[in-house]
Amino acid sequence: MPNSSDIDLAVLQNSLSPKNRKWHFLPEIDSTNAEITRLLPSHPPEEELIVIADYQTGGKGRSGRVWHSAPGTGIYLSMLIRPNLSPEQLPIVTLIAGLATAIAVNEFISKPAQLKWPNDLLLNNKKIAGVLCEYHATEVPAVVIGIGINVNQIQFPDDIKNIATSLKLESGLETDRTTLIKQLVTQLDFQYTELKNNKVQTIIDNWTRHSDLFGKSISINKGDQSIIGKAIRLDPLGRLVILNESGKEIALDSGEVRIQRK
Ligand code: BT5
Repeated sequence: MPNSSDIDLAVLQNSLSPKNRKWHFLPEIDSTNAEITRLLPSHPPEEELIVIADYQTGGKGRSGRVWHSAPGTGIYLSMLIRPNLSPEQLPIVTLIAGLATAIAVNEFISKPAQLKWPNDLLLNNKKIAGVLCEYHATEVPAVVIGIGINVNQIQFPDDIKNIATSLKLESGLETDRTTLIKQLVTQLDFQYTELKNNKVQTIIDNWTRHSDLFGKSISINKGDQSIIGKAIRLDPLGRLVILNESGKEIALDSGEVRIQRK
């Protein structure tokens, strides 16, 4: 099918590609993460892979949630990596993906978007991007990094219209998705190299600089439990450390953060 989208794969391939990286552009797919998962069994471990879609009919969020993926307006991108990490270090991959997204998106707006642990990027307290990393215990373990960015949307469905925003809604300007994808993949490559070079503390410090979460009172839902405290830092495994109401530090590896508004 011809590509009539503003996403120009040839430009991306020519300006970014290491020789062993394959790019797929799909006008429509259920989910770019699901597509990589399907390709995984026949995919040579030494080859890098990026899948981009113009439209996702079944975009995935965490825990079975939906990522609304309207055609022709957002970025829906997945990248396959094979990091040599122990399972408890995997949350760091979510951090590098969020950090790369924040740095790329912030090139296009005057007021910087802020990371919310573990996987959200917020602008004016509304979600502009989200990350979904999925681990596959294949012979050479693989991680699919999925990133959704709201770019040129001018409206959202009723269920998310009060919590979602886009670059267009915030800046009034149309953004060229090819240019943004180029920045995003450049940043992903850079942050992933930092990770491969064991610069985890640098990644955590940089993530922290792109977040306004620390020092704030938050509640975290974990299953049916709700923990209240102050977000104080990320630990070297990328866990969120909070100071709870009894003055005890607790490190959390997952959960749904809510900032308490006073
Ligand atoms: C995420 O999940 O934020 C992960 C989003 C990852 C999407 C990318 S797109 C490329 C790749 N392929 C996929 O299939 N997925 C990845 P979570 O933290 O669970 O947030 C999901 C929640 O965000 C939903 O329950 C809604 O409340 C809200 N939401 C859904 N669509 C949104 C959108 N387009 N913009 C802002 N918020 C949205």
